[in-house]
This record gives sequence, structure tokens and C-alpha cells, in this order.
Amino acid sequence: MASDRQIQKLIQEETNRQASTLNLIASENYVSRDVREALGSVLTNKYAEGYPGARYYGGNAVVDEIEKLAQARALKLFGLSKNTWSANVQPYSGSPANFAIYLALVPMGGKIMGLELNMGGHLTHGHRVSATGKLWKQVSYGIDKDTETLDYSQLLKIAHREKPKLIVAGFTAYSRVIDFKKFRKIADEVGALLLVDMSHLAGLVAGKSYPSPFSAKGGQALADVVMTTTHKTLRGPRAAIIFSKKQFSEKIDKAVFPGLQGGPHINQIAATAIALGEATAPSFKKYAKQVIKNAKVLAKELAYFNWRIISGGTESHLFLIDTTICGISGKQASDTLEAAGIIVNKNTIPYDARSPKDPSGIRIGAAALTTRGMREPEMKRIAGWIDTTLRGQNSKKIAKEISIFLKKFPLP
Ligand code: DSN
Repeated sequence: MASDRQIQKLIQEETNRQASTLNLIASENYVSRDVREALGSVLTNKYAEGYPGARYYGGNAVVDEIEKLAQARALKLFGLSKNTWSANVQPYSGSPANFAIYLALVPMGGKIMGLELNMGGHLTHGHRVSATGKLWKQVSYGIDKDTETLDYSQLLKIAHREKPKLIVAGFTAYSRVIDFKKFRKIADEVGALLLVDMSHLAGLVAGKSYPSPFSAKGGQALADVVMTTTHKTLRGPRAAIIFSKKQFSEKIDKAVFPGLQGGPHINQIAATAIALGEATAPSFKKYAKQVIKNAKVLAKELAYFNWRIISGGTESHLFLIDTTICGISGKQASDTLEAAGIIVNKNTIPYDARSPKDPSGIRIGAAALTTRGMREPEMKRIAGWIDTTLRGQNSKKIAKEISIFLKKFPLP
């Protein structure tokens, strides 16, 4: 690559950008050097359509070992027995993984019940602009207007009325603990399958800082299928894993390949295996705990500066701020912060009167900065920078302060 100066220069520029700005994007993180090296390894050269022991190309003996290791580590990390659960590590990312799950388990045109996109759901939970909403029918549920949290009795009513084939729990912009037991009960009452999309939460679940969607404390079984991307709080490469109870695994495997995908990206699978190994280390437990502590401090400090935090706080790695109460839209807030070296994303808030292109809020997450070693004192400082930037202080001056501050927190 050194010979492609143009790309080399751009990668260097992106490295500098990542190093010198505060990353508060809730779905991003910084992978280890080992994960990056696996992604850039010779494994990218190999075709391996099929599954371990049953490939369509020769030369896959080594690759089989890599994929089997990734599967075994995935089960181990979440305490799952290989007799009752399977892990498919081939999905290229979260969207195809969700698509493959519906392909396997919901007849075409069948109903998928998911949280509305503008309340914190995901496009692939059946939104009409996504193929998942064109090939299947979304029955949506919302967030309670007063508490800005899930209203499970409302969910039950919708489920009884609509009789979905599958219910999706797990969101992109919901800061509170999800009651998976209540979701299980609702699914059982209406005879639906329960899919938990724990993409945002996987690292917190792995680190034992968030309830498991697989089973409750007393051992009660919860989700039938759990999907996760691997690059958010789990801190792996961009990819996804589908965990399914044994009775669904064959259908899921067929839906991933040959149903939807072709050759798996073995470099990605090796990098996933490394990240799964890293997440079993005791230090990862500390990391997950610190992520939530950091998010809580950040939310509390911003509330102290009179910013309105949706639902009043957070119990996870992220939260939403309603910026309109201080007279600015989410887009203005995000653009202003970026000029000061603070990177967030604009986000709709529940019952948003504005459009997703220029919504009423921003989403903030603590996973990436916690990876860089930041703790509560740094979060307080960052809250101050966010507040003063949004209230119109000189963004260039703040950007300079931030880049100096970040020299103490190098990228992995
Ligand atoms: N784009 C992801 C997020 O930011 O939450 C979800 O796919």
C-alpha cells in the first residue's frame, strides 16, 4: 500500500482525525492492533463458501479451524452450551444478519413487530424503506410519551391485536435496561418468536454489566435468536454473529449461506475470534462497567448544564439529548460540535416533530472514549466542552484544547 500514495495519505489523515477528536458515536469503538492485523491478513485471499467441513472450494483446512474457533469462542463468551445453541459467525454485518433471520423464520409477508425507527429502532426491524419492511410487514411499537421508556402493557396489546410471527427487542437509541423477561412473556402469550438484536449491548452483556438476553438469572430461557454486530461495545471488526437455539440453527445457516450471502469473509471471522477472546479477559469486565459509569456521569453533568436527557438518564453506554430546548436542532448541534472536534450523530428523539435529516436531538455514547482509558474526571471535562461549544464558544479554541488533551489517550 505504501506505493498507493493517495490512499496511504488519506488513511493517515483519518488516523490523525481519529486521534485528535473525541468520538462519542454510540455505535463506534477502537479495535485492538491484533484485530486490525487479522483484517489485513492473507485470509482476505481465501474463498470458503459453505461451513467448516463442508466447503465448495479446496484449501480450507486452516480456514475451518478459524471459523470453528470463532463459533466456540462466541458460545463461550455468553455462557452458552453447544448442545442447545449455535453461533453463525458468517454474516457480513448486522443488516444482512437480521435479513437472514427473517428469511429463515418468517414466511414472506409475515409480521415482524419492532420498535419504530424514529423512536430508537433500526431500519432492519421492518421499517418500510428497508427490504425487511417490503418483504415482511412491520407492526411497530413505540415508547411511552411521558416516561420515554418502553411501555410493556402497550406492547402486549399490540402483540395480541397483530399476532406477529416474530418480535424484535434491542435498539439503537434506547438508554434503559430492556426487560427481556417481559418480552419473552409477551412473545409466549401470542405464540411469537423472540429475536433480541443486542448489537449495541453485546460488550456490556459479555462484561456482565447488562442483563443477558439468553437466559434470566434463575435459568429461564429468554430469546430464541440473538443477533449482534461485533464492532460496537464488543470492540471487534465490522461483522455480525447470529446465535440461535438448536431447533432454528439449520434454517438460519441455510438462510445466511446460500440464502443470502456468498463466500464468508474469513479475515473478518478471524478478527471476530480475536475480539471474542479479548472480551473474555477480566479487563473487559472492568471496561464494560466503566463504559456505563462514564455514560452516566456524562449524562448527569449535561443535565446539570440544563440539557434535557431523554428518559432522564441512562443505564447503558448511550443516551439522547433533546437539543431543541436550547434553541438548536440536532443537525446544528452535531455540526457545531464537529467544528470543535467532538463527534456525535444527530438523532430523532421519541415523538420528534422534526425530520430525521434534521431531528431534535443528538446521540452520545461512551464506549469508544472508555477504550482510550477515560474515566469519570474526563467525562466531566467533556460535558463542559459540549456545553460551552453548544452555547456558542469559540470552536477552534476548543478543538485545539481537545487535541492537546487527547495526546494523553492514544489510540490502541
Ligand atoms: N448504524 C448503527 C448505529 O449507529 O446504531 C446501527 O446499525
